[in-house]
Amino acid sequence: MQQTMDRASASATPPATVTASTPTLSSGYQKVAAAPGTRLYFVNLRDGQTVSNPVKLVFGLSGMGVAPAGVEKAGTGHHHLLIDVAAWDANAPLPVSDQVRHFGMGQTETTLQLAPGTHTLQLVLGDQNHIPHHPVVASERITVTVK
Ligand SMILES: [Cu+2]
Repeated sequence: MQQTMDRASASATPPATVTASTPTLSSGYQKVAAAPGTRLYFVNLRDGQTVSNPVKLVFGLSGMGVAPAGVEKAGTGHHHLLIDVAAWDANAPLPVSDQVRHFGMGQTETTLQLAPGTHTLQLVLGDQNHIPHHPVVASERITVTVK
């Protein structure tokens, strides 16, 4: 899909389309609350960066903690990496796919092989059931160019 960008800065990646987060799911599930001011970010990558394989990603989280999937502990979650994902649902468990990687052991970094070309990357924190927090804790969506 081709998208035309009419922004002043050509390197700024458009944000993903995300459904508006609700504190409770239609099933009645109460989402885990995000701590105010929580920040999720790529420690070692920035938007527009050129990288080469293997691509190391370090996940930065401030304001909350990391816990493995399945562990219910207030103020925590585990990392999810969205690769080339332009839209996602904040009110459902994050799916498991090649494009949505779960770090359910509580990992805070990973190393990837990415096909040459441009890719978008975004981090999303999920609770013990892989459901985004309320409000959503997500990083900026960035674009990297793989040589
Ligand atoms: Cu998960």
